[in-house]
Amino acid sequence: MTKTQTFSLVTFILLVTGGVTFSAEIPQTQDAQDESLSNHAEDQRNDPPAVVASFEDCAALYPVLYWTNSVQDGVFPIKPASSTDHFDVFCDMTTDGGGWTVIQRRFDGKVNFNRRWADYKNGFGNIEGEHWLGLDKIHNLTAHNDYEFYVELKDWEANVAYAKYATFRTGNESMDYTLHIGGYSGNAGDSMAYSNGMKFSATDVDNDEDSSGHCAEHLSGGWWYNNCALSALNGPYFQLGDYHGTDTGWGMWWFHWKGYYYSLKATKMMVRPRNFVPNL
Ligand SMILES: [Ca+2]
Repeated sequence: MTKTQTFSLVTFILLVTGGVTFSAEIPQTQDAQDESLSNHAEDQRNDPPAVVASFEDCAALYPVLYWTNSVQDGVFPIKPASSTDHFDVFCDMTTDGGGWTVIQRRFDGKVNFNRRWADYKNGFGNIEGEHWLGLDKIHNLTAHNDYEFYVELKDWEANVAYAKYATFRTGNESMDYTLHIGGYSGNAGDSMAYSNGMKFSATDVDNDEDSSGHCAEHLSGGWWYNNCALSALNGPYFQLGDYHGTDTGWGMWWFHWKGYYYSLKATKMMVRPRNFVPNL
């Protein structure tokens, strides 16, 4: 490396460091929040990074939090390229390198997931708590880029397992949000492969492969059912001690980890562009 190159590198680092420090000390005004960070890329020293709705997903937001030393999970507004409006999502910025946009989260049973098609389409629950982001939003998120998928599972003995998929996208509503998923890795086992290529079903819409039955009605939750499923993360939530799954088959389960008759304590489903680079 020549002296000129070294000087340039040091100058660059100082500029970036100075810019971030300067920005972090300035309280953000509403005007700043309404503006796009990308508009200020060339003038970073004078304009603080604004956490605004111009980020396509949590992965696009991640570098801003990283450079301002504020990496943490939380609710942020995003606007996918194929969305007309921005909306709030829960960003998991800490699991497996962060940058994950959460599409489903359950941990206390406060939200009923036994819902009709319209609810699964539009989303329901509380973004800061239990929720389903909505199939339209999930489609819009995953339509414009190659996305990977991460499922985190917790049992009632404080064990955590995960399943990660290199490929995840869904069709739009005219395709009944058909699931395309593959490239499993993890330690929870692959309980989604059986749902690959399946349409979404809800309590009032039967798109499953069970010609005589209605899986979403039977299992009380919307999902990409085949001749039913090996995973049912939108099934009924049971507190420990209230579960009698051997009687009903209901519950929130992941077959390859705990079998059909163990209703999990917590689940989190999330997506991230496959080309995301953690630890900048
Ligand atoms: Ca059926």
